[in-house]
Amino acid sequence: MLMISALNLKLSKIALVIIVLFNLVVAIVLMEYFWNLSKIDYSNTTNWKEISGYFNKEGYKPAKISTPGLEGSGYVLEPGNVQFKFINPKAKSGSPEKILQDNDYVYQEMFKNKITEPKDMDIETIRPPDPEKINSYQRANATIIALVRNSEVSGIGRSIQKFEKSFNGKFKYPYTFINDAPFSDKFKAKMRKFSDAPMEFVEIPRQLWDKPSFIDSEKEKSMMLALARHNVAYAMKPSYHNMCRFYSGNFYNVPELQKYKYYWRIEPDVKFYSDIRYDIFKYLQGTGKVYGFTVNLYDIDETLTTLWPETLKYLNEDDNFKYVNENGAFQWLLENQQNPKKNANTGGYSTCHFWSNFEIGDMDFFRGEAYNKWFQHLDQSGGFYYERWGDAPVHSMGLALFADKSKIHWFRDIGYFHDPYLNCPNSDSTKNCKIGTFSRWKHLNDQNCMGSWIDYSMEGMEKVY
Ligand SMILES: Nc1nc2c(ncn2[C@@H]2O[C@H](COP(=O)(O)OP(=O)(O)OP(=O)(O)O)[C@@H](O)[C@H]2O)c(=O)[nH]1
Ligand SMILES: [Mg+2]
Repeated sequence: MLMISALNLKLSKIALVIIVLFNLVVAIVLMEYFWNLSKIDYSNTTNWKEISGYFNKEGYKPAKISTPGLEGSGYVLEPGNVQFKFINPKAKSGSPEKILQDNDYVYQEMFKNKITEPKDMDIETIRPPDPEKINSYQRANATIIALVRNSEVSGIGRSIQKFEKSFNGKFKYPYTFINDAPFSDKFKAKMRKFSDAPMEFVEIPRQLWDKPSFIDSEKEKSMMLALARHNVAYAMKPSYHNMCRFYSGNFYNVPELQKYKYYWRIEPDVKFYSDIRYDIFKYLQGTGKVYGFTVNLYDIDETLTTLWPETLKYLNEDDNFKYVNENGAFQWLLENQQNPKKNANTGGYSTCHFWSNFEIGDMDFFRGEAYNKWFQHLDQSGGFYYERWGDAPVHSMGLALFADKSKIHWFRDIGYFHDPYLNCPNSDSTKNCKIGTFSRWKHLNDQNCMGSWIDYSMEGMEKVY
């Protein structure tokens, strides 16, 4: 009897071990399966190219390298013959890993030197007014823009508290809150608690927000399914596409914004780390700059495989070549060394862009014929819905093509964070961030385009900082 129960015990122990081992094997197999599912093989873009081939059929012809002019300057601007080429102005060479190291070095070197305020304007003339005299302060023609939903009341509240402390408490520029639905009384009341600057609460006219009727819903659906299969965030979210299109082209046409020239865009849950002691808008005005940014990074190439081809097609139509600014930021736009896969998947665009959740700009640049006509062309192509073109790459491409690059300003002195990226200046007034950190996740450092911006677009920088 005793022997039988001992045998039973031994058998049940063996069974237990077998069950544990079996479960372990099943768990490993399942993990492997899901891991492989979540991995995207970006090197095999055949399917993707087939899908986006819709746009490519009649459009883009790759630049002919032998064309005179391309070798030296990297561009040809002639009617029907607009071409750009990356000419590698700093003769960088090596694997993408080596280029990343080099570019990161350029970035880190920049942060070693203490950043003061810009030198290309007499900053003493644009200091904050005496708080007693704030009501009679002559402001620039500018507003703070926040596109938000009622549900984001807490997030935008946190941003405004930091923004007021860093900048606007000293200047009291008016806020314009915009929404595709009416703002609730609760939202308005909460905002008024965070600042006593003037506030307007605006509902966006439907025609500036809604998806245009010419978009083919069936095609949109299949394209978005393909994007979702590539794990592209928000691909299946119609409102996100509306938002990207709105910020790309229509925000500056909102009736309540017509009275303003300059804007500063803010978003929910962003942080400002520095004490800004000069009037940023008057700085733009005084220097004639059209745009300012803090973070500059690569985009997800799958979201915009046809943006550059569509743009080249446009520039080669009629006399559209004339809009291109000869001192544009072309080399930054075309850089193909740090993340060559991006460039290969987009017909030549690096995907480098200014991160537009922070932007300070001159709306008259966007309202101007060069940008606006190009935007209308992009809009008609349907890419805001058949792909997921973001407002950041659209603004950036427009600026790189149609603005003089010296009029685009990196606000190196403004500490800023929108998860997961930041600009953390080496300045006395910056607190709560680590100088020179690009992302709170180290593995995202390869997404930084700033090395390329510094090398290719910041000529004469010593006059600015
Ligand atoms: N009113 C309104 N605002 C929106 C809508 N979608 C986005 N926004 C706002 O548009 C801005 C950009 O949207 P986000 O969702 O932050 O987009 P994102 O910055 O690309 O994505 P995250 O990395 O998740 O922040 C934010 O200020 C949002 O509050 C919408 O459908 N309606
Ligand atoms: Mg955001």
